[in-house]
Parts: sequence; structure tokens; C-alpha cells
Amino acid sequence: MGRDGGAAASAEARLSALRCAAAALVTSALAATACARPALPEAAAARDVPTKSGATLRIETFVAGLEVPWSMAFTSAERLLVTERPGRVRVVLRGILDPKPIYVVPDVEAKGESGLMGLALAPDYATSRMVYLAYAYDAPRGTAVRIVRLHDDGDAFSQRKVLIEGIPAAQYHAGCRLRFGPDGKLYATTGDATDREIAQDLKSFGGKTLRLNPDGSVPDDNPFPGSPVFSYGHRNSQGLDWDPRSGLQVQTEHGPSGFDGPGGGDEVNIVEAGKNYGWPVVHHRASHEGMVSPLLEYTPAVAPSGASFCRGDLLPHFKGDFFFATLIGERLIRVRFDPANPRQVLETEELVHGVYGRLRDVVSGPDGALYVATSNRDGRGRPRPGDDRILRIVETPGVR
Ligand SMILES: [Ca+2]
Repeated sequence: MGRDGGAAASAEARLSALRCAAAALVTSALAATACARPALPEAAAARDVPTKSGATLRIETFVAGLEVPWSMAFTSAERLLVTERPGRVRVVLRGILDPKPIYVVPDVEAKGESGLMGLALAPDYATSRMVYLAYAYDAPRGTAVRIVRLHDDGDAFSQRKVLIEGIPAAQYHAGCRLRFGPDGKLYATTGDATDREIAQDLKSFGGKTLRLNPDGSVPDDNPFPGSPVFSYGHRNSQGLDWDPRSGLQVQTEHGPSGFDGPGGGDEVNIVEAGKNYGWPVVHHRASHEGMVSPLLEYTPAVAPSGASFCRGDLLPHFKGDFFFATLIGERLIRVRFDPANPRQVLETEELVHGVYGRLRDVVSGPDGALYVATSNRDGRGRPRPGDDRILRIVETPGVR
């Protein structure tokens, strides 16, 4: 508690400094007396980024002062929920971060190295107010992941129900991204928990995509009767979304780290019911009968994380493109699928390389912008003043 409280307090101090600096830009005369006017951190200034399409992206800091934001979900055009890996769920209302978490996971694993991860809203959230969280906890035989459902009361979460637990986890390779599909089912990506053989074991929940009904029960039409397993042979997928045009599910997945296979081999896959994505039998570009080879493969590693198709009207030239965040790669990667053949990649582009550090999640906001979370306070990054932050990305109007 002390560690988290201290971190939150220092984050608030940084946020306050950032606000002061931002205000100084707008009203410099007034701010000269009101603030000490610290230099505006470079990463906090709005930045125009040219793209090879000819359109320009404008990127600005939407909110600062977070600690390892892992997953984001808008409950309305004005309200954003964000998980922080140490175990907090935060609220951003009209661009202002509430200093008090709406929910603190009481049983998140003590070290917080996997911690609180996935967040999803029920498809009927507007009436049910149900939210879903995935987090690591200390199970009798080591770290495991559980998925819980909670009611969003507006100022707290209540009615906690455990939907599934005992999902293998470890300090790393613990998944666990949550998303509802267009079929109204909850999908969860799980890691191999550094025990690579479990990815091919259909009895294990590790190294899989799981598919559940909103109440946690197993859907009747899952590919393996009575099992939540939807796809297998995954090492550690941490991003998924569905192409709004074709309905195909696309995932990002981490390749080997050296100890469990040659480094690199990060993947983008089209994921379908009952299919085997190869790990650990095949990786990188290798193929094997009965196993799916990746659509895109990255060596050296970029460590791909959260991903979303761009649905936003504020990025008209990129609507329908697949964007994913990368950690080690410190860049946002854009993938354009061929509208005539949605299994074919037309082009890819790497954006903001090194500018904002490690990037953890991407969502398409209800206002039509893209939102991207940094992950520079996760122990592997170099935090900039104001980190971690959520960036807001729109296309610059009229600039071509
Ligand atoms: Ca694979």
C-alpha cells in the first residue's frame, strides 16, 4: 500500500507540474506568476507526425501521471477506465484523471510484475454496467490469473464474481488481454507462463485464446466441446481486435526471448476457432502441417502488446487500419489489410519510433480519436516527466 500510495502521490505531483507547464503555454503572462513554469517536457508537447499516406497525425498528451496503464475502455464519450498494473482501476473524466482509484484489486499478486492487466466492458454495459478484469494472484502453486466480473457503480465497483481462475501465469508470459467479440463472447489471451509445452496441451488454459459467455460459462459452439479453449499454440498474445469490415480476429503475440527459443519471432495472426498457432513446435516464419504460420513476423523483437482497428472519424485516412503498440520496439505499428482480401496485408508503417518510449495499449475512442498508453514505469523503460501517459491521436485536418 505504501509503495502504491507513494507512487500515486509522486505521479500526482508530476501531473500537477505538467498541467502547470501546459497552462504556461496557453497563458504565459498569467502563468508566469501562478506557476514556477517548468520546461514543458518534450513528450508532452503536441507533435505532428507525417505518414507515408501523405496525411499527418497530431499526437498530444491526453492524460499524464499513470503507473503502467495496461488496458483502457471508454464507458462513454467522456469517461475512460484504465487499469494500472499494480492493481488499480483509474477513471479519466473529461480528460482529468481522478486521483482516487475507483477500484483496487484486493488480491492482486504481491510483486505486481504481472499484476492487473485486461479490462473489458460487457456488450450491454449501457444497461448492465458490468466490467471485466484479468489479473495475476498468488495461487497455492504459484502465480495464476483469474478473470472477474464487477458492477461499475460510478464511484466504486461491486458484486465481484470470479468467472475463471487458475489460468497458468508467471512473472512474465501471463497474457492477459480481454475483449468482447462481435459475437458477444468474452475472449481472453493467456500466456504460456514460461512453461512452453502447455501451449499445445488442450487441458491447460495457458498459451490459449479462451472464449466465454458473459456470465463465465462455456459457449455451446466452442470448438472443443465443454472447454473454454478457442485457439491454442500461443506463446503470449497481448492484443486482439476484430476487423470491422471482415469480422476476422487479429492478434499480436510475443515471440521467444532467447531462453525458450531464438529471439524475435513476434507475430501478428488471424485467429480462428480450433486452430493451432504452433508454439513451441514452430516459431518465427517456420511452418508445420496443421499449424498456422504468422501473417506478419518481426525479428528482432518489438514485443507487441495492445491492438485496435481504427474506427475513428478523426483519422479518415486510417479508418480500418490495424494499429498495435510495441514495448521493446517503442513504436506504434500500422497495418493496412486489403479490403478486397482481408487476409492480405497491403502495407505496414512504423510510427513515433522512440519518441514516447514503451507503448502498451491502443484503443479507438468514441470521439473518433486513437488513444495509446505508454509503459515507461514498468521497470524496463526510461520514464519521461509525466509518465506514464495516454496519448490522443487525430489526423491534422486539411494537411496533406
Ligand atoms: Ca505462432
